[in-house]
Parts: sequence; structure tokens; C-alpha cells
Amino acid sequence: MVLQKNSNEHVYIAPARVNLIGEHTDYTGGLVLPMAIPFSTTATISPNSDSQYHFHSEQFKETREMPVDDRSEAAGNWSDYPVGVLRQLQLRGITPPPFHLEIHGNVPFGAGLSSSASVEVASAIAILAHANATLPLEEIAMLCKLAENDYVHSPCGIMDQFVITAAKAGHALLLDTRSLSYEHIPMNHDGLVNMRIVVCNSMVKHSIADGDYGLRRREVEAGQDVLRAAFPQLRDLADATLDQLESCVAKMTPESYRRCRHIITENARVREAKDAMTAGDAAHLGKLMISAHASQRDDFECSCEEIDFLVDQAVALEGCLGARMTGGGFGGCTVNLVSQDKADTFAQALAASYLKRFNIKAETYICEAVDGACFVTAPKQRNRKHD
Ligand code: GAF
Repeated sequence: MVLQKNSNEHVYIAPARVNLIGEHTDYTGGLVLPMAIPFSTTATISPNSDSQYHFHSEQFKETREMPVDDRSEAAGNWSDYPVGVLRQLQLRGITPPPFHLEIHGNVPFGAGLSSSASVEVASAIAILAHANATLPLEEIAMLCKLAENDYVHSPCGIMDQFVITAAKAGHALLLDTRSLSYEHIPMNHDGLVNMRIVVCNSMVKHSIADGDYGLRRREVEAGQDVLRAAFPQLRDLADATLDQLESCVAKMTPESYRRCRHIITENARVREAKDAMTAGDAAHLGKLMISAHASQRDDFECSCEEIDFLVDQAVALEGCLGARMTGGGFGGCTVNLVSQDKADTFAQALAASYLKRFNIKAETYICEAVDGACFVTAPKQRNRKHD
């Protein structure tokens, strides 16, 4: 694949992601099971002769220019993502020569499909290559997450940046967010071979920079603090059991209790989902997705009317084995496990009932699992340009 536009200009690509199961577990050392999907961000980088870094996007209609030693604060627009990444690289002693970075993409914004992590990872691999530097993929994912936490001031976990960096086509990625150990889980065993992942965009916008995500995170961390005080051997909520949580119920707010209950049960569901996928048991995977949504709705309280409607409708439609909200919540997308032969009619029927109920045109995407940014063209090499 030739993506080199001319000898000075190189193009790098990062996908988007959908999370199959394991929601809000990635900031307390838990498990997640996402996959990369074929929406993408391209980062085109070329040398710049005026001793400045240029960030430009036709799509966002904005340019940002800064001297190479600039230390300005976030600007409050899209350019904060690549600038935050550049800062993280500089903190690691990587000082790229002046460049022009052009960002373009088709990942739906505010839909819970990780448009921002896609920009971060595409920018990171482009700037790294321009600086003639390499980093392990774990480090690339981590610096992109830190760019978002420290520069954009958005309190996300590591899931999105990691899967966008390290995913493998045809596989979901099981990630332990504490150790960063991961495993590619094939999506074509037995009963899964005839299933499709259908993503439905409610068009209800969500942003993790908004307060609700941060509030949920604080409620979880408050509960985790109580558990750690009661059980000093616990490193994270990921180690806690429901019995331990029950024994602490009087010491935490009802909100913290319910948020922690979601996370403890969700980590167990991810383990079961991995086993179901490995056994090719699509029906069991679907059931786990349905219970995960109930837990997000009732315990984590991060769903909304439109999403609950989409999930309820989906599971009543022929061919659908499971449905749940995906991503940070409060809107965004649902992820549905649907028989291949019913996927088109399922998507149409779901969008039609949503239009009738809310007068909103949902978008539906039938997605295969694609490679992450570090593997887009060659699984054996990392941080490479497309050639
Ligand atoms: C968002 C965050 F960016 C992720 O880190 C994760 O917490 C997710 O919400 C919820 O599982 O996508």
C-alpha cells in the first residue's frame, strides 16, 4: 500500500474502536475486551523549514503553529490531542525536527468510538517516525493516554489508546489494564464465525471531558479507597470480590457501592466473555453483553433513554444475540452481536424503530475487526510508515 504522497510527506493511519465488553474497568486495573474498527484518522507529516511545529486540519478548519520550545497550555480545540502527544514525546527526550502535521479522519465525533484516541495514536506514530525514533507499543499507548489526561485534562483510562495501537485484524483484544498484558482473541471460532458486530450510533453526543465521566470515576475511586482501607492486600478494585464489597457497604455512599458493584461484576463478565469467545459460544457472549448493559444502566447509571431503547429493541429483533452500550456512556453507540444473514435487516429495523420513537436518524455500521495502528501494514514491524 503506497501512502507516501511525495518524498517528504508520509501518511500514518490509526483506526477507531468499539468495546465488546468491560466498561469503566480500565481505571481501576481491570479487564477490557475491545476491537479496532474500520474508521480511521490519517496523520500526514512533512518537514517544515520555518522552525515551527504546524498542526492543521481541513476537517476542523483550524491551524496551530508553535515554536519548537513552546510550552503553552491547551487551546481547547482538536489540536490539543497531537500537541499533548508531542509534549509526552518531548518528556521522553524525543525532539522531532520542525514539521507540518495534517490530520484528517472519518471517526464519528462524540459517538463513543474513540475519535480522540485515534487522533492521538496516528499523531504519535507519525511524529515518532519523523523524529526517527521508536518506542514499544505499550509505551505509545501510555503516552497517548497521558497526553489526554495531562494536557487535554480528560480523565480517561488506557483502553482506547491501547487497542487502537495494538489490535489485530479478525481479533478482539483482551487487555489487563494494570499489567498491560494482552491477548488477541480470535472472533471466528465455531458459533462466532457467522456473527457480525453491528454498531448503532444513537447520535446522542457524549464527551468524556464532560463532568459525568469524571464524577463516576471519583465515585469508583472513593469506593476503592474504602475497600483498600478494609483489605490492605487489595491493590485495585480489580482484585476485590463482591463479598468484600458487601462487608464495606455501610462505609461508602450508595453511589460508590453501586459503581463498584458494576466494576466487580463487569470484570467477571469479561473473563467469561473471553471463555465464551474461545469456545465459539456466541449465545453466551450475547447474554453477557445483555447483563453488562443492565449493570451499566442500573448500577453504573451511565446510560440514557435513547440507548436503553436501542438495546431493548435490538434484543427483540431476529438474529440479535446481545446488545449493550459501548464506551464511556451517556449516549454514543450500542454494540450488537447479530447473525451474519440478519445483519442488514437488523440494522435497518433498529434504525427505523429509533426514528419512529425519537425522530433521530441513527447510523449503523457493520464492522469487522481491523489492525491497530502499529500493525496496519506489517505485523512484524512497529511505528512504521505505509509503503
Ligand atoms: C472512555 C474512556 F476513554 C476509556 O478509557 C474507558 O474508561 C471507557 O470510556 C469506559 O469503559 O472511552
